[in-house]
Amino acid sequence: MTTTQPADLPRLGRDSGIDTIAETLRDHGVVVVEQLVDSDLCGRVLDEVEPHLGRVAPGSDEFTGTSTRRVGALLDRSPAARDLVAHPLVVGVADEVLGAHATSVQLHLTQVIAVGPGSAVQPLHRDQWCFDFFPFPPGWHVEVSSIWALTPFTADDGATRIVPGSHLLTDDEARTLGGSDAVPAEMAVGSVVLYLGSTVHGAGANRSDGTRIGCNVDYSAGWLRQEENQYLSTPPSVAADLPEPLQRLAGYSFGAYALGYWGDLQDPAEVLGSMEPRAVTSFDHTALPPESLGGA
Ligand SMILES: O=C(O)CCC(=O)C(=O)O
Ligand SMILES: [Fe+2]
Repeated sequence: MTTTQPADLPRLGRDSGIDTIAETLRDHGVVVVEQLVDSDLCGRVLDEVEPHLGRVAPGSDEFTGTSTRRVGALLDRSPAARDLVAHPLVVGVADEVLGAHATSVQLHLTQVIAVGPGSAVQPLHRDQWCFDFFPFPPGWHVEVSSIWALTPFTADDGATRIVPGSHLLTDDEARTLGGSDAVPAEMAVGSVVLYLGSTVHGAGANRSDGTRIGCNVDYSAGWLRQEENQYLSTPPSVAADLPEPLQRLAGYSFGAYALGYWGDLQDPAEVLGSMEPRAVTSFDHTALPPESLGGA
């Protein structure tokens, strides 16, 4: 734990280019992009997710939060959330940062996180510890996380707490960080905080009367396993309705030269393209060119 005040989080306007945002993210491990989408879009995501939030139980431990509710499978459940998942600026930043060590970038998870009143602080962590704690060398970026503010994020209502610069630490050093090292990512509705898989963070405690709701969308190097199983969350019958770039982002694509091929070495996006939207029970894979391997 440090004794000095942690640095404020870097903040950029929505007109900042991909290069500037990516550079800030690589330098500080975190960046807030102010009011990147309008509040109408956030409201539509909230409306679409609300029935699911109403039926899920809170988390079962201090990590998932015993007053926190989580709803995933957003590409299927919330058409509006597709505009967040596929936001060109965020996807562009993820491509630029992760592209150094990956030929493709994929969707890692989608999750609305509703931190209810009385929620305790979430333990600080690195999202990339999900990869069985593999010790990626500092600077080897494999995950870019984002949390969109669907409701205002304040220090009192559970805004995500982030340790700027913590992406440069080893895992052992990262484990020594404490609450006083972390800065709340206070945000207006429609703002988004981006941070690296190596950046130490956690949801704040909610000492307010309201529920803090964020939309967490993470991206990872195409050669890693996705945290949220996208082939169940966005099965072919649903994915067939999506624009091809979003299908590919969801995981219906090569993760590298041959990772993720289907059948006789076909490109999964071409397989999906041969399906009838929403009516898919079977498809004619013989129509696909066998030489489609290599489209990564
Ligand atoms: O909801 C938040 O603010 C952060 C959640 C988080 O970091 C996680 O669940 O991995
Ligand atoms: Fe996290």
